Amino acid sequence: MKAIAILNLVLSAAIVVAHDGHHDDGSQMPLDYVRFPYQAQYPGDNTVTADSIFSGITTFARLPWVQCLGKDRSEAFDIAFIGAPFDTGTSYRPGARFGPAGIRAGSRRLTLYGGYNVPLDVNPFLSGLKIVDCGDIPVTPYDNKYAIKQIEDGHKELLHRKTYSPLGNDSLTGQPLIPVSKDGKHHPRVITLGGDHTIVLPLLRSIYSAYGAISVIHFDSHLDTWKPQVFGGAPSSQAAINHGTYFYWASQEGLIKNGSSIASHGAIRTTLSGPADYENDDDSGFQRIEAREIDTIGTDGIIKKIREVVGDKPVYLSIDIDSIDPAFAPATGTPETGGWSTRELRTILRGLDGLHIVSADIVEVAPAYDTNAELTTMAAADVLFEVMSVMAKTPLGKVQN
Ligand SMILES: [Mn+2]
Repeated sequence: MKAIAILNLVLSAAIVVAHDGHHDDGSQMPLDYVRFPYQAQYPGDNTVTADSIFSGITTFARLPWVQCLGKDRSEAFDIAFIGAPFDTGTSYRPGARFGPAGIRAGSRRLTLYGGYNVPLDVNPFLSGLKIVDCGDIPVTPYDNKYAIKQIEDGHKELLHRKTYSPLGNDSLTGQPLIPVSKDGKHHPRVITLGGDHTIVLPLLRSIYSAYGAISVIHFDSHLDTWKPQVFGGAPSSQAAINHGTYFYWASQEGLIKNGSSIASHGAIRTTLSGPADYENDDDSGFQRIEAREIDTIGTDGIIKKIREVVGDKPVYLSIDIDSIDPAFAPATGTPETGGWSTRELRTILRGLDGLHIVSADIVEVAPAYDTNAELTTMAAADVLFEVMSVMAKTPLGKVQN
């Protein structure tokens, strides 16, 4: 007993000495050669990196975990990742409740080499913005109506928090930027990890509270504007809100900007109940880009179409992983063959550089159907890397006219 006590004493003393004089970053990283993995740089710049990305508790891209909805409610940030593990609005394969955990696992290697995005010439992790992983919104699997309210409240809680960084000045003119929001405040951006696509209804309700009716860029192989009678048959008011009808409801509630500022689907290739589905989609305020258009107009043509529709308006970005072909992303609720490659979707997302993307999500990742090689969760994580890079380059502000 005595020997053990002495050994303990010696060990504690050694730990104190080891900590003394070194950076204490407050994270659970006792090895002083790993400071912040997401600030990784090669030797010669005072930090060794290529280690540890596969160890520890998994957050998105190994970003710091902040309990934004719990004890860290006062913590400010600029971009927050948050999970919405909801999949009880799914028509075919369930399992997207495990999407947030899967996407985080697929994101572990994002910062292995430091996270510099070559085509966009930006490192979002070193852009000065405070980017955190807020964990998941608690979502009940027993009551969709209640769960949808939980998602709205959780998102709102983050969206209305103070930003960590000020909006700053316009890089061209040097004039101070003013927020693009409707309430005149500078809001942080939230990137939601779904969850099935139903979650976008509560997310857009939250977005409305800051931005009013919003333009939407929607990548999906499906319309998701179906009337409840067409999709699911609407046997009850709860069943009427599902992952094929949430945009119908969002449009009915006036959450989506209609008319001249129209949202645009990309990657559409689903079969329909009939041509009337497209008329209904028109009524909901969407313009469509078909998946097969990539064969004729290419990624450049698709980027051009999206930018023409959205212009410089604030825009919400919703990405269904099934916009990517199941060859590249099989783990999803309602797969459709004939889709875009991961490379093509990433190129198109980089083409949104300069747009005011106020918040975003990726949905319908159901890891149970993935390959052992984590194809889908890796694709989802890499897609979000492009989104956060675009966000890091463009502040949510404009110059006063
Ligand atoms: Mn969808």
